[in-house]
Amino acid sequence: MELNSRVILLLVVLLHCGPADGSILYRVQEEQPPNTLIGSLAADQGLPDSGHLYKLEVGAPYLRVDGNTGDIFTTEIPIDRETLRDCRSPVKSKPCYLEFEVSVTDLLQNQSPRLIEGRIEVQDINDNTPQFPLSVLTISVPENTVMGALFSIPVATDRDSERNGVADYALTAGPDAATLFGLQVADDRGGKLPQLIVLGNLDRELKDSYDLTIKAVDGGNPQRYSQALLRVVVTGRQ
Ligand SMILES: [Ca+2]
Ligand SMILES: [Ca+2]
Ligand SMILES: [Ca+2]
Repeated sequence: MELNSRVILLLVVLLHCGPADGSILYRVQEEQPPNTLIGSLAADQGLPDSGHLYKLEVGAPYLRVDGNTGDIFTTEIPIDRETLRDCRSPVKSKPCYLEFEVSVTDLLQNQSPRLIEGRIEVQDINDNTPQFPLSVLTISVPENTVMGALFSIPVATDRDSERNGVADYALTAGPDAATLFGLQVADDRGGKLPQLIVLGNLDRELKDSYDLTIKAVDGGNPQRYSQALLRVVVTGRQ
Protein backbone atom coordinates (compact mmCIF):
# COMPACT_ATOMS: atom_id res chain seq x y z
CA MET A 1 0.00 0.00 0.00
CA GLU A 2 1.26 3.49 -0.80
CA LEU A 3 2.25 5.56 2.23
CA ASN A 4 -0.36 8.22 1.40
CA SER A 5 -3.13 5.61 1.17
CA ARG A 6 -2.07 4.20 4.54
CA VAL A 7 -2.19 7.64 6.15
CA ILE A 8 -5.65 8.26 4.68
CA LEU A 9 -6.88 4.84 5.88
CA LEU A 10 -5.53 5.55 9.36
CA LEU A 11 -7.26 8.94 9.42
CA VAL A 12 -10.58 7.38 8.35
CA VAL A 13 -10.28 4.73 11.09
CA LEU A 14 -9.45 7.39 13.69
CA LEU A 15 -12.35 9.62 12.63
CA HIS A 16 -14.81 6.76 12.96
CA CYS A 17 -13.53 5.73 16.38
CA GLY A 18 -14.38 9.05 18.05
CA PRO A 19 -13.65 9.29 21.78
CA ALA A 20 -11.65 6.47 23.34
CA ASP A 21 -14.61 5.03 25.27
CA GLY A 22 -16.83 4.98 22.18
CA SER A 23 -19.38 7.41 23.60
CA ILE A 24 -20.43 10.71 22.05
CA LEU A 25 -18.53 13.83 23.04
CA TYR A 26 -19.72 17.39 22.52
CA ARG A 27 -18.19 20.63 23.75
CA VAL A 28 -19.89 23.79 24.95
CA GLN A 29 -18.80 26.88 26.82
CA GLU A 30 -20.45 27.38 30.19
CA GLU A 31 -23.14 30.05 30.75
CA GLN A 32 -24.52 30.01 27.19
CA PRO A 33 -27.99 31.56 26.68
CA PRO A 34 -31.09 29.30 26.51
CA ASN A 35 -31.63 27.37 23.24
CA THR A 36 -27.95 27.28 22.25
CA LEU A 37 -27.43 24.23 20.02
CA ILE A 38 -24.87 21.83 21.52
CA GLY A 39 -25.15 18.94 19.03
CA SER A 40 -27.50 17.22 16.59
CA LEU A 41 -27.71 13.53 17.44
CA ALA A 42 -29.46 12.43 14.25
CA ALA A 43 -27.23 14.40 11.88
CA ASP A 44 -23.95 13.82 13.75
CA GLN A 45 -24.41 10.14 14.50
CA GLY A 46 -26.18 9.00 11.32
CA LEU A 47 -29.38 8.28 13.23
CA PRO A 48 -32.90 8.52 11.76
CA ASP A 49 -34.48 11.99 11.71
CA SER A 50 -38.03 10.86 11.00
CA GLY A 51 -40.40 8.35 12.47
CA HIS A 52 -38.46 8.30 15.71
CA LEU A 53 -38.91 9.98 19.06
CA TYR A 54 -35.89 11.36 20.90
CA LYS A 55 -36.27 11.83 24.64
CA LEU A 56 -33.83 13.15 27.22
CA GLU A 57 -33.36 10.61 30.01
CA VAL A 58 -30.35 12.09 31.81
CA GLY A 59 -29.16 15.70 31.60
CA ALA A 60 -32.05 17.75 33.00
CA PRO A 61 -32.40 20.54 33.92
CA TYR A 62 -29.44 21.79 31.87
CA LEU A 63 -30.36 20.12 28.57
CA ARG A 64 -33.37 19.87 26.27
CA VAL A 65 -33.71 17.51 23.31
CA ASP A 66 -35.78 18.04 20.16
CA GLY A 67 -38.09 15.02 19.83
CA ASN A 68 -37.69 14.72 16.04
CA THR A 69 -34.03 15.48 15.39
CA GLY A 70 -32.31 14.70 18.65
CA ASP A 71 -30.84 18.22 18.66
CA ILE A 72 -29.49 18.98 22.13
CA PHE A 73 -29.98 22.53 23.42
CA THR A 74 -29.24 24.51 26.55
CA THR A 75 -32.22 25.53 28.72
CA GLU A 76 -33.19 28.44 30.99
CA ILE A 77 -30.97 26.88 33.67
CA PRO A 78 -27.42 27.96 32.79
CA ILE A 79 -24.63 25.39 32.75
CA ASP A 80 -22.34 26.94 35.37
CA ARG A 81 -19.00 25.18 35.38
CA GLU A 82 -18.25 26.43 38.87
CA THR A 83 -21.34 24.87 40.47
CA LEU A 84 -21.73 21.60 38.53
CA ARG A 85 -21.30 18.74 40.99
CA ASP A 86 -18.89 16.79 38.79
CA CYS A 87 -16.76 19.86 38.05
CA ARG A 88 -15.79 20.79 41.57
CA SER A 89 -12.54 18.89 41.37
CA PRO A 90 -9.65 20.22 43.45
CA VAL A 91 -7.57 19.77 40.29
CA LYS A 92 -8.90 22.80 38.42
CA SER A 93 -7.24 21.94 35.13
CA LYS A 94 -9.19 18.67 34.83
CA PRO A 95 -11.80 18.73 32.04
CA CYS A 96 -15.36 19.01 33.30
CA TYR A 97 -18.15 16.89 31.80
CA LEU A 98 -21.94 16.91 31.85
CA GLU A 99 -23.32 13.41 31.16
CA PHE A 100 -26.42 12.86 29.05
CA GLU A 101 -28.60 9.96 27.94
CA VAL A 102 -31.17 10.11 25.18
CA SER A 103 -33.61 7.33 24.29
CA VAL A 104 -34.64 6.80 20.65
CA THR A 105 -37.98 5.09 20.03
CA ASP A 106 -39.00 3.81 16.59
CA LEU A 107 -42.59 5.02 16.27
CA LEU A 108 -43.45 2.51 13.51
CA GLN A 109 -42.04 -0.66 15.00
CA ASN A 110 -42.88 -2.00 18.39
CA GLN A 111 -39.31 -2.23 19.67
CA SER A 112 -37.85 -1.18 22.98
CA PRO A 113 -36.12 2.22 22.83
CA ARG A 114 -32.43 2.46 22.09
CA LEU A 115 -30.34 4.36 24.63
CA ILE A 116 -27.62 6.78 23.51
CA GLU A 117 -25.09 7.99 26.05
CA GLY A 118 -22.67 10.84 25.74
CA ARG A 119 -20.76 13.54 27.50
CA ILE A 120 -20.52 17.29 27.04
CA GLU A 121 -17.24 18.92 27.94
CA VAL A 122 -18.15 22.18 29.70
CA GLN A 123 -15.45 24.69 28.88
CA ASP A 124 -14.50 27.43 31.29
CA ILE A 125 -15.13 31.11 30.60
CA ASN A 126 -13.71 33.92 32.72
CA ASP A 127 -16.83 34.81 34.68
CA ASN A 128 -15.34 35.06 38.18
CA THR A 129 -13.18 37.80 39.68
CA PRO A 130 -10.22 37.10 41.99
CA GLN A 131 -11.25 37.89 45.57
CA PHE A 132 -9.21 38.50 48.69
CA PRO A 133 -10.55 36.93 51.91
CA LEU A 134 -11.10 40.39 53.46
CA SER A 135 -11.27 43.96 52.17
CA VAL A 136 -8.61 45.00 54.71
CA LEU A 137 -5.59 42.70 55.08
CA THR A 138 -3.37 43.41 58.06
CA ILE A 139 0.28 42.36 58.33
CA SER A 140 2.38 42.95 61.45
CA VAL A 141 6.03 43.76 60.85
CA PRO A 142 8.47 44.26 63.77
CA GLU A 143 10.40 47.52 63.51
CA ASN A 144 13.78 45.76 63.70
CA THR A 145 13.03 43.69 60.59
CA VAL A 146 16.07 43.34 58.35
CA MET A 147 15.93 44.61 54.79
CA GLY A 148 14.90 41.91 52.34
CA ALA A 149 12.71 40.03 54.86
CA LEU A 150 9.52 38.55 53.39
CA PHE A 151 6.01 38.48 54.88
CA SER A 152 3.19 36.40 53.39
CA ILE A 153 0.17 38.28 52.07
CA PRO A 154 -3.18 36.40 52.16
CA VAL A 155 -3.87 34.96 48.68
CA ALA A 156 -6.85 35.82 46.50
CA THR A 157 -9.03 33.04 45.12
CA ASP A 158 -10.77 32.77 41.75
CA ARG A 159 -13.30 30.03 41.01
CA ASP A 160 -12.33 29.81 37.34
CA SER A 161 -9.76 27.31 36.14
CA GLU A 162 -6.24 27.54 34.78
CA ARG A 163 -5.49 30.80 32.97
CA ASN A 164 -8.83 32.27 34.05
CA GLY A 165 -7.70 31.89 37.66
CA VAL A 166 -5.42 34.20 39.67
CA ALA A 167 -2.44 35.09 37.47
CA ASP A 168 -0.61 37.92 39.21
CA TYR A 169 -0.55 40.54 41.96
CA ALA A 170 0.43 44.21 41.99
CA LEU A 171 1.22 46.51 44.90
CA THR A 172 0.59 50.25 45.01
CA ALA A 173 2.16 52.34 47.73
CA GLY A 174 2.06 56.05 48.52
CA PRO A 175 5.29 58.12 48.57
CA ASP A 176 5.85 57.41 52.29
CA ALA A 177 5.73 53.63 51.77
CA ALA A 178 7.13 53.12 48.27
CA THR A 179 10.76 53.13 49.46
CA LEU A 180 9.96 50.83 52.41
CA PHE A 181 7.89 48.03 50.87
CA GLY A 182 7.90 45.99 47.70
CA LEU A 183 6.13 42.94 46.33
CA GLN A 184 7.48 39.53 45.36
CA VAL A 185 5.22 36.95 43.74
CA ALA A 186 6.45 33.39 44.18
CA ASP A 187 5.32 30.40 42.13
CA ASP A 188 3.81 27.63 44.21
CA ARG A 189 2.72 24.43 42.42
CA GLY A 190 1.05 26.36 39.63
CA GLY A 191 -0.36 28.99 42.01
CA LYS A 192 0.97 32.42 42.97
CA LEU A 193 2.02 33.47 46.47
CA PRO A 194 2.26 37.21 47.12
CA GLN A 195 4.87 38.33 49.64
CA LEU A 196 5.69 41.74 51.07
CA ILE A 197 9.41 42.63 51.00
CA VAL A 198 10.75 45.11 53.53
CA LEU A 199 13.09 47.45 51.62
CA GLY A 200 14.06 50.00 54.29
CA ASN A 201 14.42 50.66 58.00
CA LEU A 202 11.18 50.93 59.94
CA ASP A 203 10.78 53.22 62.93
CA ARG A 204 7.63 52.73 64.97
CA GLU A 205 8.00 56.09 66.70
CA LEU A 206 8.16 57.83 63.30
CA LYS A 207 5.19 55.99 61.74
CA ASP A 208 3.49 52.84 63.04
CA SER A 209 1.11 51.99 60.18
CA TYR A 210 1.16 52.11 56.37
CA ASP A 211 -1.81 51.63 54.05
CA LEU A 212 -0.93 50.03 50.70
CA THR A 213 -3.15 48.63 47.97
CA ILE A 214 -2.80 45.06 46.73
CA LYS A 215 -4.44 44.05 43.46
CA ALA A 216 -5.08 40.50 42.20
CA VAL A 217 -5.59 39.95 38.47
CA ASP A 218 -6.59 36.83 36.58
CA GLY A 219 -5.27 35.71 33.19
CA GLY A 220 -8.60 35.78 31.35
CA ASN A 221 -9.54 37.90 28.39
CA PRO A 222 -10.91 40.38 29.25
CA GLN A 223 -9.01 40.38 32.49
CA ARG A 224 -10.79 40.64 35.85
CA TYR A 225 -9.30 42.05 39.02
CA SER A 226 -10.09 43.24 42.51
CA GLN A 227 -8.10 44.96 45.21
CA ALA A 228 -7.81 45.11 48.98
CA LEU A 229 -6.27 47.50 51.45
CA LEU A 230 -2.99 46.08 52.78
CA ARG A 231 -2.32 47.61 56.20
CA VAL A 232 1.22 47.16 57.48
CA VAL A 233 1.36 47.64 61.25
CA VAL A 234 4.85 48.26 62.61
CA THR A 235 5.18 46.52 65.99
CA GLY A 236 7.82 46.76 68.74
CA ARG A 237 11.16 45.00 68.50
CA GLN A 238 11.09 41.20 68.65
CA1 LIG B 1 -19.69 30.09 35.73
CA1 LIG C 1 -11.38 34.60 36.72
CA1 LIG D 1 -15.80 30.08 34.77
